[in-house]
Amino acid sequence: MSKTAFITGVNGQDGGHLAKLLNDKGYKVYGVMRGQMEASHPRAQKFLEEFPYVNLVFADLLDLSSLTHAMQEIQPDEVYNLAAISHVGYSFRDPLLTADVTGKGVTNVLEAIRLAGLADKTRFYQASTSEMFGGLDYNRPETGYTEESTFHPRSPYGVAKLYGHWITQNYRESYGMFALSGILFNHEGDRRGPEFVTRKITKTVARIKHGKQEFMELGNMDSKRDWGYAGDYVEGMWRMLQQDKPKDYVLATGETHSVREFVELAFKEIGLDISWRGEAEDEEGVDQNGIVRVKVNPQFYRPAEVNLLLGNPTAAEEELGWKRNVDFPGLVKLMVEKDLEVEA
Ligand code: F7E
Repeated sequence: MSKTAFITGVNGQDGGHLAKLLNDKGYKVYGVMRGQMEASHPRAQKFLEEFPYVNLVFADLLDLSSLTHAMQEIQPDEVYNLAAISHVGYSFRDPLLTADVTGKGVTNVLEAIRLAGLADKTRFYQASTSEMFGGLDYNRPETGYTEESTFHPRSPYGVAKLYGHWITQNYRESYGMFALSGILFNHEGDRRGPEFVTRKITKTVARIKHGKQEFMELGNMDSKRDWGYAGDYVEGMWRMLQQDKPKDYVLATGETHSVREFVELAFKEIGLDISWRGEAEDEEGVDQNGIVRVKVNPQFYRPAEVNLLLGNPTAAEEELGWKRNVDFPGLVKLMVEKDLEVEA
């Protein structure tokens, strides 16, 4: 008998990668789409064109009864809670909705599993995040954050995710549920939304190559992230749920790079060498022909910033046998190549 998986946030970046992986492994895949939609809705139609094997469930993370009904009907073996308001900058503008969806929504899914009488059967994965660490000087280990590092979230998103992280642990300890969190560092790719910095850069680089745009505007160029490829990370999520005992794991690359480095590599893909002049808000990136390609716009600064994130994936590598296949230059390359096609 094939296993059944239930994915919230199936139409997000990770949801797509995970649905494909689980389908390839022979799972019956159910995916939640939010709101009062039905299969004929254009967004659902577009999704089903790419993922015809996903059985869409129309429910809402804020609506416990819709989730409970879905659990009762589907009786999933595995639940992956990937749905969230996931943009850190946006969470400052809408902190309460972020708390409801990204935080309280986790309890709704856990409660739905319990109310459906599935606490002993269903395995639960929570999408925790490196944003819970905060990247502050005092809590940043030289060799990267691990599962044991202290948390200090720096955004309404990070705070809400930390609630989700702890409530997952609480349900594991209180009810003996197989519930765990993957603490994932940034993971990107050609399914990433253009509101995130990597995709914004690769999309704009492609538009510049095709003569549709002359320069890009970015926020904090000094910010450093541990950027991996999302396709590699969903394999890690699945592996976590196949263990004998529920335990949280960090997934990361163990390398950190600045936004500036990402910009330089992306422009190299289209034959432009960027050099930098000026500082802070006056910094500019100029190509070898003297044309300004990057400007700083403080509009993209955040009220509090996570300056440096570096993860240590040793436990996942040793205990789950997980390893990433795509390195940093490979990630930039695959994203620029895809956007060159999309923008052509
Ligand atoms: O920002 C800086 C920005 O929005 C990365 C989410 O998936 O990963 C993601 O969160 C850095 C930040 O991702 C722009 O200030 C500069 O320092 O791509 P991002 P994020 O905030 O790291 C974690 C692991 C998650 O869990 C989140 O859900 O880049 N930055 N200039 C900019 N960022 C954006 N978005 N746009 C800019 O123009």
